[in-house]
Amino acid sequence: MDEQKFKLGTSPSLGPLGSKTLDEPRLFEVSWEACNRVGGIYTVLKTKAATTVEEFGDRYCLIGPYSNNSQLEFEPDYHLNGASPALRRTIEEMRGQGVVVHYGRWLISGYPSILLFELGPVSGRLGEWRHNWINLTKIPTPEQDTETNDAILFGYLVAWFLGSYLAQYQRYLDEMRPGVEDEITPQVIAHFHEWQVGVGLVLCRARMFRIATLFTTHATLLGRYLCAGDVDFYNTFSHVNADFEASKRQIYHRYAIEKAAAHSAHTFTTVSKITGDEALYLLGRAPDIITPNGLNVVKFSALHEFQNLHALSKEKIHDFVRGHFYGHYDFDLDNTLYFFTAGRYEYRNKGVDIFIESLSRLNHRLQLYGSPVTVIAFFICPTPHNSFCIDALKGQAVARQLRETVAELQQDIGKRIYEAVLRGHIPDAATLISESDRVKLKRGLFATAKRDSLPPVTTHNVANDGFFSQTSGAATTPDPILTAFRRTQLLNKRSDRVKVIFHPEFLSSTSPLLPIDYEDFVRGCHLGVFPSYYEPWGYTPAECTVMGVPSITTNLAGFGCYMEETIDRPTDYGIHIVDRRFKSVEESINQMTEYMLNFCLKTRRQRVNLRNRTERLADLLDWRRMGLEYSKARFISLVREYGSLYPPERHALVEEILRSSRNPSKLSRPFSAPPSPKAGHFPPAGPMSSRQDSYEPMAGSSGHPPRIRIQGAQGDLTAGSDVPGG
Ligand code: G6P
Ligand code: 1S3
Repeated sequence: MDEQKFKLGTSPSLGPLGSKTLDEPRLFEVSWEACNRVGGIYTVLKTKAATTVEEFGDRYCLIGPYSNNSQLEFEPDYHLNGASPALRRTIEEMRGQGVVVHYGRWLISGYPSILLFELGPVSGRLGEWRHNWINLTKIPTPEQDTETNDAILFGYLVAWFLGSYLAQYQRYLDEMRPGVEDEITPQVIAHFHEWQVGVGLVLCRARMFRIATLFTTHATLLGRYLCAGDVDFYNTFSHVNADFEASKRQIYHRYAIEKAAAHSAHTFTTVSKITGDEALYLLGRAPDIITPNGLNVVKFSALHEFQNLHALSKEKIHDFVRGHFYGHYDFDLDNTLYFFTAGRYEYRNKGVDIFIESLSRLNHRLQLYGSPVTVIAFFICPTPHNSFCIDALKGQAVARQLRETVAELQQDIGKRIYEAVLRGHIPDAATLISESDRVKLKRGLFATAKRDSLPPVTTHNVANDGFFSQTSGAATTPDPILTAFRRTQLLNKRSDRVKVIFHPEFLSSTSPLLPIDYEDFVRGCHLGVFPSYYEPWGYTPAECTVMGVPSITTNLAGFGCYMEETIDRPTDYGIHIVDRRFKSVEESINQMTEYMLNFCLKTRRQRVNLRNRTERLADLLDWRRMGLEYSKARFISLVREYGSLYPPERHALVEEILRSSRNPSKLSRPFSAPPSPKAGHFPPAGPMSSRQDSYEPMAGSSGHPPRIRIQGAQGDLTAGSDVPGG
C-alpha cells in the first residue's frame, strides 16, 4: 500500500468529480491541552505539530482554552494577518458577539496556528448551554462539577466556531467563483482529543455540520478510576457494567460525554491496542484505527554521539553518588549500574510496587552470587516534601570540599614538578606532598569516613514519611515508596548490592543536590524501569529508546504492546516486556528480577552493543512514521463524511486501511554484524560502519542482513545492514 497517498496536503486536489469539486481539506485539532501543559496529550500535540504542519501547511489550526499556561508559549497575531479570509471573518463575527478568542502561533517546532477561547466571558451562558445539553443528550450534569461546566462552555464555543467557519468558508468559495454554477465543497476535519472536548464533537454531529470528525481517547476515564482502585482490571473489564461503575464513582456524566463523543465521531481512535480493548468494553465502541504516539526524534537525535553522551552524563551521576554515599563508598563505580523509574506518582498504576519488590530479590541474588556489581535505583516521582534531606546535602558538601582540595593540590604539585624540572632535576615523589597538604587530605579523609548513619534513601524530607502527620498527630497514609523500602529492607546497607534513592521532585540542572536535567539523567542511566499496570501509551520508555537506553515495560502499557507487535524479539533491542496480563503478580516480579539480573551480568561491551540496538529503534517512534496513522484516520473520516463526492477507489482504500490496521506486520530480530574485524571478517559496508556499532556476534546471525521492509512505515523503511532485523 502506498502510504503517502493518505497525506492529504501533499496529494493533488481530490476533485473534480462530476460537476462537484472538493476543496483541499482544512484541519482543526481540538484539545484541552493545546498550548496548555497538563499531561501526556500536551506532549502528543506539541511533538506532532511539525509533521502535521508539513502535511497541511496553513490549513492546520489547533483549538484550545486560554489559560495562564498558554501565555508563555503563545505569540498573538492581533491583526489576524496569518488567518485565512474565512477564519478571519469567523473570528471577527464571534468577537462581535462578546466571545474572547485569541489567534496566533504556538511557539513550538512547526509554529502552528492556534485559536484559544477564554471561558470567563461566556460563563454567563452556562445555564442556557447546560440546559440545552441536557435536553439534547439526556446526560445529567451536576451544577457543581466545574470541570464539566468548563467542558460544556468550551464545547459550545467550539461548535459555534466550527458552524460559523463552515458557512464563511462556503461563502468565500462562492465569492471567488462568481457566476460559476459548479459548487466547490469545503472539506473540514475536526479532530477532538479526550472527553473534555467531547461536547463540541457531539454538537457538530447533532447540528449536522458537514465536517469530518475524529475522536481520540488517550485513556478512558473509567479505566483510570478502576485501575487506581484495587480491581483486577484486565481480567474483569470485558464484563464490567460500565454505567453502574461510573455512577458508583460519581463520574457518570463525564463518562457519558466520553461515550457520546466516541460513538458520534466518524472515526474513533485510541493510542494503543490495549486502550482499544478497554474502549470496546467500557465505551462500547472499538477504535477504527490505532494512532500510537510518536516523538520528535530529531530533538533527541545524537547520531553516533549518543554513546559519548552516555559516558558524560554518567559522570555527572557518579559525582552525585560519590557525595551521597560518603562514608559508605566502598563500591566500584566502574561496576555500578544506574536504573531508574520516573513519572507521575501513581504507585500501583506505574508499577513502582513491583519494581521495589524485584529490586529486593535482585539484591538477594547478587549477594548470593558474590557479584561485584552494584545497582543504584533512582525513583523520580514528585510528591509533597518539605526540604532537602540534611544528610544528603551534607554528603554533597563534603564531597565538593574534598574535590576542591584535591584540585588545588593537583595544581600545586604540577607547579612543583615544573619548577624542579626547570631547575634541572626530577623531584622525589615523597617530597611532592607537603606537611600542610597532608593535613588537608587527612581532614578530608576523616570527613568522608565519619558517618554513623546509613546513606539516606531519599534526597528530600517527604511530607508523609511517617505513620503520623507532624502537625496534627493524626494517622495518615505513609508514603508508599518509603514504606516499601522499609518492608523490603532496602536501606542502603554496606552489604546491599542494590541501593535506592527516592528523588521526590522533578530533576533540574539548577538543583544543589543533583544538578542534571531529565534528558541528561536518562542518557547517563543504564536501564529505565517502567513496569506499569495502567498506561495507555507511556512516553518514558519511548524517550529512553530514542536516546539508546534499554528499558523495561509491560504488556499492559501501550508502548510495550506496540513494541511486542512491531518487533519479533524486543529483548534483543533492549526492550524488556514484563508480562503483567497473563501472569500472576509473583510471576511478573520473578520475570522482572530475571531481566534485571541478566542485565547485571552483561559485560560493558554487551551493554554498549545493546544501546546501539536500542537506539536503532528511534525511527520507529518518529512522528514521521507514527503520524501516518493520523493521516489514515483523517482520510477515513473524510471518505465517511464526503463519501458521495469520492470515487469508489477511495472507498476501497478505506477498507484496505482498516484491513491492514487489523493485521500489522512485524520487524524481525536485530541483526548483528560479524565479530571484531580480523582476517576475513570485515564490517559490512555502508551505514552500519558509520553508526559505530560494535561487532559482537549474536547466536544465529548469518553475517549478511536481509533488506527489511517495515509495512505500515512511511514509504518503505527499507535499508541494508543498518536496520535491525535478520
Ligand atoms: C559509552 C562510551 C564508552 C564507555 C561506555 C560505558 O559507550 O562511549 O567510552 O566506556 O559508554 O558503558 P557503561 O555501560 O559501562 O556505562
Ligand atoms: C495519557 O496521559 P497519562 O500519563 O495520564 O496520555 C498520554 C498521551 O497519549 C499517554 O502516553 C499516557 O499513557 C496516558 O496516561
